[in-house]
Amino acid sequence: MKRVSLTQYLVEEQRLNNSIPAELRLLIEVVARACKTISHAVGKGALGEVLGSAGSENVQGEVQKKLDILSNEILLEANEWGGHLAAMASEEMETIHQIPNRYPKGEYMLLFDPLDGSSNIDVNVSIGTIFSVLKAPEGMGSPTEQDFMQPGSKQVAAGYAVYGPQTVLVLTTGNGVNCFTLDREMGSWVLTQRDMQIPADTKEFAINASNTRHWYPPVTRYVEEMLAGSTGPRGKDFNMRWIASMVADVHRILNRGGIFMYPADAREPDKAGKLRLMYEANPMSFIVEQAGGAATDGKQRMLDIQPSTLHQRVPVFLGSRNEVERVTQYHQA
Ligand code: AHM
Ligand code: MG
Repeated sequence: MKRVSLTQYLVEEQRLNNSIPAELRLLIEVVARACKTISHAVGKGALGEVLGSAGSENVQGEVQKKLDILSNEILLEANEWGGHLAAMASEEMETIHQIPNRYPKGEYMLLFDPLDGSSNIDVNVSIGTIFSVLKAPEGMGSPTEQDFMQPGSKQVAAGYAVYGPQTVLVLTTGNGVNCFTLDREMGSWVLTQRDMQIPADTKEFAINASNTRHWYPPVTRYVEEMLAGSTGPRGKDFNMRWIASMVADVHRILNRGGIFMYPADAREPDKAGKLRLMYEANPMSFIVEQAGGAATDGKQRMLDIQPSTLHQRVPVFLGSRNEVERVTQYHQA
């Protein structure tokens, strides 16, 4: 089989479809290189002295792991100097990160969750990096947080890496979804799946069932009907999976279908779920839609939501189209 590298794929895309401007190509390659570095650190585990808590909290009051902070630094350092970015934002930083004045500024803005699935770091379960790319408003020297407040439909690229038994990078620039596998000996990303497609129907769902008693009625109804199996209203049996790393759950769904849910619930009525819109829900929703799936917050298309703050949370329903449509309908009933 002829091996196609990430660089070759991006250059060919640029030539054939004119969908990837040179500056965006550089951005994607830099992010991919940073993910390689993070993958290496993750793979060292205890030998690299990277496990455990850093003894600090992020802006959302979550305990930061050493690898959360290290991954954030790797992404910042890799992306600062190339001239392709106007600013960055991250789950691990309260405010946006400006490109230092000593470097040229570019036309894109990068958002990321440097290490998703933090609770899995120390137990050797798959974790990953999620990223989203927006255009900076034209003529802006230093963007403000307000300039980041663009709906997900404005994303020009999105992707995630999974650091698991294999390290993979899944990418969309709005022209389908492709998967690259890290060749660890060669240190290169090799195209291994073209045009990934999520089947419209599925028999698999993912939700943290320990929160069942807090769910709102539409979610309770939807899950109860699936649990009732072949003798219930759905007339078929369902299987359940929950990895507690969104990257790994979404990767399974891209490969064999399924629905992933992180709903809002009655515990903290003011908190709209757990996951963050700008650097978790939006990039994953862009990828899922590009693979033929659907993504909503239970009421509307995720990518249509107008953000109001950088770290805002949102209920998430994404994956196989017919299931996402069903649970979204239940919210309207
Ligand atoms: P994180 O970005 O701090 O790791 O939190 C996000 C993660 C998702 O990857 C995952 O789906 C969810 O939190 C798991 O939540 P729970 O602890 O309720 O299982
Ligand atoms: Mg996360």
